Amino acid sequence: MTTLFISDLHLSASTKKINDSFITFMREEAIHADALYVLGDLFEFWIGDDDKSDFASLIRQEFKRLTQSGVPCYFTQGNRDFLVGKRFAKETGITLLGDETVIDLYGQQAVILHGDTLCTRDVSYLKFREKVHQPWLQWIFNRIPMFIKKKIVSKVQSDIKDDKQTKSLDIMDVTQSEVERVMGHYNVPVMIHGHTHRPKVHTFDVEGQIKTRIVLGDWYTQGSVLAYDKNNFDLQHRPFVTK
Ligand code: LP5
Ligand code: MN
Repeated sequence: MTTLFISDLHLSASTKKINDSFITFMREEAIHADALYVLGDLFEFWIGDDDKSDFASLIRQEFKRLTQSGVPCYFTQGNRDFLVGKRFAKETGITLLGDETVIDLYGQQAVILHGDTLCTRDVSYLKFREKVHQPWLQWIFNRIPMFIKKKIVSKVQSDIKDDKQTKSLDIMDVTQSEVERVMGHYNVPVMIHGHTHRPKVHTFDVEGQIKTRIVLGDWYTQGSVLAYDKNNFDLQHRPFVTK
């Protein structure tokens, strides 16, 4: 049996091809898995659990279908869906995880996270993250009418849009010392994350111990899935479905 990991699908009402591919993945693959882990940025932006749009309902329904069929599903928030909350979890049957979680993968301990917090040289982003993660601010935002929330989000998005263009690719990648610090903190040989959209398996040596960092890919042009079983893991691609 296999445990599956995905991240960075960036789903929205206007990404039909990706949404269809995600639904096919849920119905034809995830349904047979031991568990599904979503490591953040499932959504292009999640405005709040009160989103009643057809798109939001469609995605909720897919998770509900999966969890009701008996497949446990775990969700770590990304930088674009940090407002996925308890109501979403209740309505879909998923389990919402914290920023960093240690899991047991068939006897192997792994720390899983979205990956944004590993990019410690992206200082402007981390300051921004700290602001939008303040519980009191989220409490207020979650109670504002949807049409006002939409205006706030598009204003913030357009205000910060140019900031990303000025950053080097290097700044937006993980800091190796932070990777080693987090893995050392939890004393695990494996780390799994997304966010950087640089799918790869990195192996390195820390004081004589071999460590593995698996980076999931985005779903911009194809699906990216990590399949982990008792004896092996495989970072795989999926061609998009055509409907
Ligand atoms: O996802 P990706 O790769 O495109 O970019 C991320 C970082 N960007 C983000 C921004 C989100 O995509 C959009 C968020 C909209 C938020 C609306 C908030 C509404 C209020 C909610 C209150 C509870 O995550 C990008 C990283 C990149 O990853 C690295 O790969 O670099 O970070 C940025 O570009 C952020 C800028 O650096 C921050 C600029 C500071 C602006 C300060 C504005 C303060 C606004 C306070 C809001 C209340
Ligand atoms: Mn991200």
